[in-house]
Amino acid sequence: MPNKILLTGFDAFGGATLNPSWLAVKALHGRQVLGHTVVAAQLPTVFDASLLELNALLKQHRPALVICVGQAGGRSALSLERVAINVNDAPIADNAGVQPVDTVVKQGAPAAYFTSLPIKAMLAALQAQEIPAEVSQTAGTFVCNHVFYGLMHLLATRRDLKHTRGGFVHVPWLPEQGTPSMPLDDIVRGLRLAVRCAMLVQHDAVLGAGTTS
Ligand code: PCA
Repeated sequence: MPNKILLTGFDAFGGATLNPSWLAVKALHGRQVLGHTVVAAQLPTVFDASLLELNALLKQHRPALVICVGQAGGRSALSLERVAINVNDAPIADNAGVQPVDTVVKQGAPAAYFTSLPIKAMLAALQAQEIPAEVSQTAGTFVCNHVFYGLMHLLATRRDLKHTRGGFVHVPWLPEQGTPSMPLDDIVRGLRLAVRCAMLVQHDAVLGAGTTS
């Protein structure tokens, strides 16, 4: 039985000196959540290399749950991403100086994948603890979406990861980076709650269930 939870964060990019996604997942490294050990790892903010690293981490740890985390400047809440798209369209160069425009993440693969995290249950769990949170309909078209799409493609196609669930969460800037922001302690607390909820709830209710027509 896989007994690990993999959390990834990114290194600083775009001229910044820190990335709250890495600081937050690092703070959770080694913690126990419902009998599972959290492993935190840093991905480079680089197209392709980030996915090679993620692939190696998945092979090494075979986690039950994977949540990749990235920074989204300008957002004020923890953003539970719903959908990853098969597009790279970088508004700036990555940390290797590469800026793909209108290329695919995976040739011949589906246009999009939905998260396999229970994002509505996670949203309710976060809001119950007064952590600002939202469901987001776009993870952008830069390295975060690239990693999210690559993750969901691996989970959908690799037999050894058939039982692994995963998705992506964007976090706001820290107060020292600008406005809007969220204190690191709140981001860490929110991610821990989100992980716990994702371990407890396998799937959100099916769309439309419970309605009468
Ligand atoms: N945020 C970027 C890439 C790395 C990160 O932390 C993004 O949203 O694509």
